[in-house]
Amino acid sequence: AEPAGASRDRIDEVVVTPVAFADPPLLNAAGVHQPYALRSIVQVRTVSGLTGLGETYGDAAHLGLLRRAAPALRGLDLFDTNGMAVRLAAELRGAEAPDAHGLTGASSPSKSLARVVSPFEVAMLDLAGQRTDRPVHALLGGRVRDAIPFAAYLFYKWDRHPGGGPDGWGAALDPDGIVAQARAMVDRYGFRSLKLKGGVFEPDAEIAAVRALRAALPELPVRLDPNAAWTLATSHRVARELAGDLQYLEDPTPGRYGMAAVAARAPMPLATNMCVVAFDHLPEAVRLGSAQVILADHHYWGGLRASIRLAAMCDVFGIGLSMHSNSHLGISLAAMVHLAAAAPALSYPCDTHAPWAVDDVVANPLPIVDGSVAVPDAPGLGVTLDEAALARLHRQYLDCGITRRDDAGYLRTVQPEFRKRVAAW
Ligand code: GKR
Ligand code: MG
Repeated sequence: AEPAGASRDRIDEVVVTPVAFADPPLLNAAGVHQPYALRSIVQVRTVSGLTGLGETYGDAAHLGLLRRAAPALRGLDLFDTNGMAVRLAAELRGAEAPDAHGLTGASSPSKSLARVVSPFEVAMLDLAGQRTDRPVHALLGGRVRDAIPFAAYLFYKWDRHPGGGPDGWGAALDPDGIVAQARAMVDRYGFRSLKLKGGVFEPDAEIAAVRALRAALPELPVRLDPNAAWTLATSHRVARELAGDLQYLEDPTPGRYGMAAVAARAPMPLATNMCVVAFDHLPEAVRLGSAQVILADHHYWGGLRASIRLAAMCDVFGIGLSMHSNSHLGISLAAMVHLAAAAPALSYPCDTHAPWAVDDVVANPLPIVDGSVAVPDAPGLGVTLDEAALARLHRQYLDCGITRRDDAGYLRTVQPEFRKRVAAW
């Protein structure tokens, strides 16, 4: 029998809107960020007129799956996130949406399904929170912390896109540039820890950048993430040389076996968002000791509740938990904050690309103050859609001509010989 009042809780309409927002030329092992980053904004509406929000990747293949999945939610009770996952599994059976940037490992149907489920789950939890007058973190078991610390996410970068104007951050192509960027981020946002995206220059240059950060801002812990650009021998050497200077070393080399070999001798913990990105990777990673820190990311772990399950498993196996980020807007930031608020063991400040995005689709983005975001207690996610901004960024998506993230292809427009750096040094 249907619970009393359930009909007004029925999902009536689901809208998926791709958007593009300006993104600086941030360099990584896969290439360089294109002038616009893509996201998909999900709106789930109920019969009674509530709207829940979700945000996820905007690449064409993923967008195609979201659009295919959306009608399957119609008629579902807004609280029934399990029912949603079952419906989407049936709808998308065997479908796969590989990404072109190659920073998150090989694709598979189950990974693709987890990525599609996630924004709909977030939107349904936003609805459930509005409906019950509770913040999303309360629906995840309640907040265990009041503020979520984030790290300043530093990137080597050009001062402008080819043919474009300066973006205001300046170039960062050597240790001095990275230190200047760190100081600017710390001044603006009060961050108390630093993450450097590596895999761009040969390892000694990146070791020098880490040392320069340590010398300039000695009270701030630093982590380094070359996205698997190094061989085993290079990873061993860098880990040895940076003993005492890194809070953790993220994905020095590809694969769970390679990471385990590095971990066996590294003086610092290894973290990953590349070799453990799905639940079925965990048994082998635990057996081998591939990573001492796993980066949660609700966008690909299958949503907020799945990420809480991940946190529990990390806790069982004595693995630390941090949080991964891609270029994102304010709906994702809010979801990350609610997750971090309710994840009992969160061992490190989270990553966020928020400072790199000048635009947003929410009217009231959660601010980063003193390096942290205060956990909101408003119903649902606590952010509201700015309809005009959504329309503008959707128009930008249609006009910019970019339909998938392709960092390598974009770098090749200026360096035709460029190849993604996988175990390249
Ligand atoms: O934005 O270029 C970038 C980053 O590399 C981003 O893709 C992630 O943060 O996957 C990256 C990571 O390894 O942390
Ligand atoms: Mg990483």
